[in-house]
Amino acid sequence: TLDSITFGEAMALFVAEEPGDLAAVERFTRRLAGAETNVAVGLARLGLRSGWVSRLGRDSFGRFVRASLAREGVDCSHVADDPHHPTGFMLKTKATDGSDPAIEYFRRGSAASHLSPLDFDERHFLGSRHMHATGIAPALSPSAMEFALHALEVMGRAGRTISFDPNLRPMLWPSTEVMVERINHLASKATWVLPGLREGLVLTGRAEPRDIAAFYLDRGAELVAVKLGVEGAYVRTPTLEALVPAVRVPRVVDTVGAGDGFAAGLISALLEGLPVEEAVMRGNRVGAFAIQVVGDMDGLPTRAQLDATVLA
Ligand code: KDG
Repeated sequence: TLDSITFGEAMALFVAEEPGDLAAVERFTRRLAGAETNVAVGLARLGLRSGWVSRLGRDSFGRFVRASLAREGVDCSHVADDPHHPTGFMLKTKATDGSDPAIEYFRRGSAASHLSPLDFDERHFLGSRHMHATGIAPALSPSAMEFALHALEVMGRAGRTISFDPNLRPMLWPSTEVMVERINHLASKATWVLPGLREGLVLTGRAEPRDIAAFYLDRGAELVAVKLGVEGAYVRTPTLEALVPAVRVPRVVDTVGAGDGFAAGLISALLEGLPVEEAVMRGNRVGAFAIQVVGDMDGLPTRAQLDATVLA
């Protein structure tokens, strides 16, 4: 049995070693990417039993993803080996002064985009206390969308808690309208909804964290945490609201992965039964680790590292 299960696409990530246009970059460093695997690794490092479900190509990137996750102790027992489609990969520019890096995907037609309800093993999912989902997996293809909907319905019906991070990737959707409609439909089946402030505006048309939270509470969520970047995070449940300040870090290297770190911190704390504000505080702290390195998940702390840090 698992504490948390998630599903989606993992990719090889090539981070540029020098700044500037990717077309001109000669040297890259290989890392692991994928919003859901970032969260799965974050949870495993914090000591939770964490699982990930997907499809991987029968190629070196697929073997790289599998080996990386095995090293982290993430359960991949239900990751299918797809001999017909490749494992995706992506490029990322070298971020300068904390600004968002540019990315380029090579993932269309990937093994993970062929995820379908046939890959859904109900017993395996129901063996987990919690499920984490993002808006990326359902953007990959109609069959991946069906998988996501099915997973949310099965876990919701069984009374499991479900965290949902919209993780908007407009590049992967046919239009903004379709993206907003689908993501809000999925979010309405989740218990904890974790949008960024800008995502909240796109998805709800509301600019204030309070109002964004109200939008999802009205649609059945039990907790909404709106990520505010350097301002921290705003959290609201039917009975409380709070603004939890961010942790200050010496130097922001690359902001990608902060939201996944936040999710891992928050989910781990809530599953341990910590009060909501403390859970959000841990989310902020784990997110702060993620932004101090170039990789998307390499900065995520172990339990010992998290416990050892003194709060700023
Ligand atoms: O949240 C971080 C992810 O965006 C990154 O690791 C890559 O999964 C990824 C994506 O689809 O952009």
